[in-house]
Amino acid sequence: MKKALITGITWQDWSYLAELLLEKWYEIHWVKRRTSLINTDRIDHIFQDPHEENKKFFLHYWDTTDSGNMIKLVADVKPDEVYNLAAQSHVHVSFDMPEYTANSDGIWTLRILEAIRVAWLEKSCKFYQASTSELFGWMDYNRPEAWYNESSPMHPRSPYWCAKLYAMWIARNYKESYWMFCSNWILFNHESPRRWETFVTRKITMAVAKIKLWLQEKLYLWNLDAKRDWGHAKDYVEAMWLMLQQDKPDDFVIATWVSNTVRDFVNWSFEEVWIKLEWRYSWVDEKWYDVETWKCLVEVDPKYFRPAEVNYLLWNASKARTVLWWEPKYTVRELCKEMVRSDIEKFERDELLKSHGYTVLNQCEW
Ligand code: NAP
Ligand code: F7E
Repeated sequence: MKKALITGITWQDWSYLAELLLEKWYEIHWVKRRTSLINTDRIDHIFQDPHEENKKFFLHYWDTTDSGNMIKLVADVKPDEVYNLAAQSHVHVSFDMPEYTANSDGIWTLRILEAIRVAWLEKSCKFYQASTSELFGWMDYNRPEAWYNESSPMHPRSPYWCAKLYAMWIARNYKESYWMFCSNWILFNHESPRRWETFVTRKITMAVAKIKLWLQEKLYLWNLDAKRDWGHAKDYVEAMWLMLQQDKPDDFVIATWVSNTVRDFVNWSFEEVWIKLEWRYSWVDEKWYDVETWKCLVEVDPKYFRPAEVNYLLWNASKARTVLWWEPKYTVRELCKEMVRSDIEKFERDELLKSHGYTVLNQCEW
């Protein structure tokens, strides 16, 4: 049985990766930072196995800023595969907390690579680094045919991407210096009903569900013309696992190869609940109205402005298709439908609980 060590377990990617590795009979060591509130709701279903003898999960407490703890953990567990998913992954937040982001996302990767090396596992342990599409940041609008690939020049546009650029290069450096198996997964935006609530797709689908159920008046957004390539996290974790099953380490762009605007995603989400919108005015004054009631449902709020933005992302993912034989199964419309439906179910359930006197915690905004 292979042993996998996974960092960043409470949120979206880990929960799908754990489901996949469980099917493949891995022993999983999951590491989680200590929080004052329990935030394991995305993964609770995985741990509710009544048969203790089937237990293949082991929890360890740790934080990306703590190297001593990781050195001990890697030496004790001796993993075959390490999936490094933990990160402060919110771009807007990284402008507010640049130093923390650099430490937690950049230097952290060095800490874990060193932990593998000092435990003498550099020849046996495969390391996976979750890198990001936005490393390439600045794209030339006038040359859409110049779709970026693994070797395109990089131009990160936020403290988060700068930290991730360091992380990617230190992993490449350990591969070249110590012959370690280090692969970078250069990911485009991937979403799901388990996406954190403050990324734009989930923010939209939650708002649409709440508006439909009369729990929210309006949705506030910023750059509606930003274009993203949105895939389903379930598809992307499959590529993650495939990368570590290769004979040689390599870097791969993982994307669906279709780019849409935030505006498109808003429209599709409202279509799922049979609300048709029409927009008036433009830029910061843009407002969207329900064509039946003429109630304003979407507005622009400069609060979400980013000091530097990536407006357009589209990459060439053909290497993953030819080498890994990886293809996304979900289209962005299917993804959007799944997210809206899941949020409607969630809020209906929450309302039911509230009507029976239970408290449902609200998430913060961004
Ligand atoms: P996510 O939802 O933001 O989850 C990040 C995880 O990291 C959470 O479990 C979080 O734990 C943990 N974490 C953050 N800071 C930590 C710290 N100081 N110590 C310990 N744990 C810490 O991210 P995701 O969407 O699943 O993405 C997984 C990885 O892929 C990340 O590295 C992200 O940067 C990268 N990525 C994601 C996308 C995407 O579109 N989803 C695209 C490109 C790259 P808490 O629950 O305690 O906060
Ligand atoms: O923004 C615009 C925003 O925060 C997408 C992370 O997983 O993917 C993610 O980063 C776009 C941006 O994702 C709001 O300005 C408009 O142009 O969902 P997002 P992101 O910044 O692309 C990459 C690949 C990662 O690596 C990251 O970890 O939507 N936008 N209005 C908004 N975005 C947010 N969050 N909130 C708004 O109200």
